[in-house]
Amino acid sequence: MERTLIIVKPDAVQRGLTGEIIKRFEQRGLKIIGMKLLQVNKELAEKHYDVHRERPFFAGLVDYIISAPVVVMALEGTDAIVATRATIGATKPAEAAAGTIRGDYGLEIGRNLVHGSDSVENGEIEIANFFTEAELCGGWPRDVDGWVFE
Ligand code: DAT
Ligand code: MG
Repeated sequence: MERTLIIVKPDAVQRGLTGEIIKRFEQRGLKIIGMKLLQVNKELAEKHYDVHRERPFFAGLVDYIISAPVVVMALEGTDAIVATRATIGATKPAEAAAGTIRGDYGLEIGRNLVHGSDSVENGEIEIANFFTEAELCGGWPRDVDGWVFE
């Protein structure tokens, strides 16, 4: 089982797409082990996007993610990293495949609706940035697990 941090970004929350986005991950079989609405502060935003600190778009990226509330989710499942990134679609929404979240709802890179961790290691780090251990229900026995996980 892998874990990943998903962020429903401010544009998606503002546009009323939160439920649609949660639905896609839930229907895929991923198990929600943590979820909350919050407005990210600058310190947390800079920590989350630390690998991009030297990039020219860093300031704009931080301003965007702190601009309105987001919904953060910790998801668990088989190959959760690759599966969620496939559901999210390419970083540039204009190039994202139809059927992906970005391909169905986005046009611009600076309004690309959703974040998903890019490795197992980063998933664990990012989940710990946003959730305390007490806020997570890791490994809870979901009644349909046997019909999703072999
Ligand atoms: P992803 O969100 O697909 O994992 P990433 O980790 O490379 O993409 O970048 C994080 C975010 O930074 C991305 O969702 C949008 C923004 N970003 C990336 N490259 C950019 C660029 N060249 N210009 C503007 N924003 C960019
Ligand atoms: Mg990334």
